Amino acid sequence: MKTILVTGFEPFGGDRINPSWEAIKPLQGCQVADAIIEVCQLPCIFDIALQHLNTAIDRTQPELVISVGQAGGRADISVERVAININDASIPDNKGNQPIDTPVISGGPVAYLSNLPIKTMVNTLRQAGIPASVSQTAGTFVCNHVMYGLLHYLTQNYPSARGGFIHVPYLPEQAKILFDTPSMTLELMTKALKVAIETAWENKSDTVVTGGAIH
Ligand code: PCA
Repeated sequence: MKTILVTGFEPFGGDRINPSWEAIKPLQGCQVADAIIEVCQLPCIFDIALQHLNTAIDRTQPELVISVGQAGGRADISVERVAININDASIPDNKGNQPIDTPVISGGPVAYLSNLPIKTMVNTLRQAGIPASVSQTAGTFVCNHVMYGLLHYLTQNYPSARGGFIHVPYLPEQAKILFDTPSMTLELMTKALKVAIETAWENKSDTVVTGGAIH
């Protein structure tokens, strides 16, 4: 059996829950064609998150890695296009680190592009009735850091493996105390991530070449 590694994050920024972890937990052991999903929770801590991620990659030897994080305030499933070589934290991570304008990997390339079929994934999600879009920025906090570190590690050590990142909105229980803030139910998020993972597994490259309309 081949392996698909899916990571989510522990809660951060004072939250008691992180939907990225809650939504992927039920996918542990699920079969996708000839592959099995392995899930792993990452600490929301610069550098330490990458140590955990790299250890999980070495342990599971995945052909596909999808990391998932919370993007509070976003309204849909956002499939990230790019990770940049910048840490620029507006809040401290879970160890109190708050790097400003430092590189994720010193001497690394300016950016890595996702090597997932991002537009096909968005298209398939929309066809399944799930709000989704391509995002052009994963931010500059721990999620961008993990996406960049993931793509760097795969490029260096597992060049045939593919990787990328998906952001999910708040859960209703988080958004209910915030004014005018979108959310998505856990059930829909888990379904969305299953669809996204299956689509990424089945499509080695983007078959949807629509520009603009999928943003
Ligand atoms: N979201 C944060 C880090 C962990 C998470 O779930 C981010 O978007 O950077």
